[in-house]
Amino acid sequence: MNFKKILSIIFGLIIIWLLIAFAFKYKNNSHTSTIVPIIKTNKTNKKEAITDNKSNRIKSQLPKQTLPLSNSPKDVAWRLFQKYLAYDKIGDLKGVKSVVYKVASVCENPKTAIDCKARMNLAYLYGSKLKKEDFVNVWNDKKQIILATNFKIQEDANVIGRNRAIIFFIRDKKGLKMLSFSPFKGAVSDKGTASKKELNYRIINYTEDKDKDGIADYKEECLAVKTGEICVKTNPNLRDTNGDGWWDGIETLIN
Ligand SMILES: [Ca+2]
Ligand SMILES: [Ca+2]
Ligand SMILES: [Ca+2]
Repeated sequence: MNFKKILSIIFGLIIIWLLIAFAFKYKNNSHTSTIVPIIKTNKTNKKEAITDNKSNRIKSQLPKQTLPLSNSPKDVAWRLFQKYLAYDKIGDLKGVKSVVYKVASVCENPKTAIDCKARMNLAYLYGSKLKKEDFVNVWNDKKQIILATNFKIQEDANVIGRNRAIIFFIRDKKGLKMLSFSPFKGAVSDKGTASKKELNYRIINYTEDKDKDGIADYKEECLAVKTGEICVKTNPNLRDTNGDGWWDGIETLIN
């Protein structure tokens, strides 16, 4: 074998090696070109995920959309009553004072704080059992709102009663305030020997409130006065007897 032959073999081998190297590189390049879009896609997904997380975080920080609060007198009054009960529940006298026209006398004196607390507990106990939908009577004007359920008759072997739940509110300079609430406002009568008809007549007469001013007509006419009690008669057919804007039943609670 001469030198020229050896050179041509070496040269041939180099050419083959270069072709193999080129082919190998091309193969790798073609893989890379496939991987790149995958990586890009992954990056895009990640970016989208980050954006989604961000927008979710922003969404969670925004106030939750709620339906606008109704301004109907019943809804406004009921919301205030619920606020009052919430304060009663936790024994927050300051809170109670912020929503009522005046507090009970036991809550004005720090010496009777225990009685005040018991009163708040009782108010919550009875108040929380009341249902908004039962307050089908809503009497309202610019100075006051009364929410009342229909009357219920309750009786046992000896007595018969007619009562309803009623909540009084007044509007003063600071807005609506709760004036008073009674879960069982009505009257009770001993059955004695009276007939059923007589008993019904009696309890209806004791409790009926024709002019819807929050006080029974019987009381307006001072027919329920006990000995030594002072009673100022009001008109059972007129809500505001003295014409000062406050209804007769509201006025007895304000003073
Ligand atoms: Ca009345
Ligand atoms: Ca009246
Ligand atoms: Ca009046």
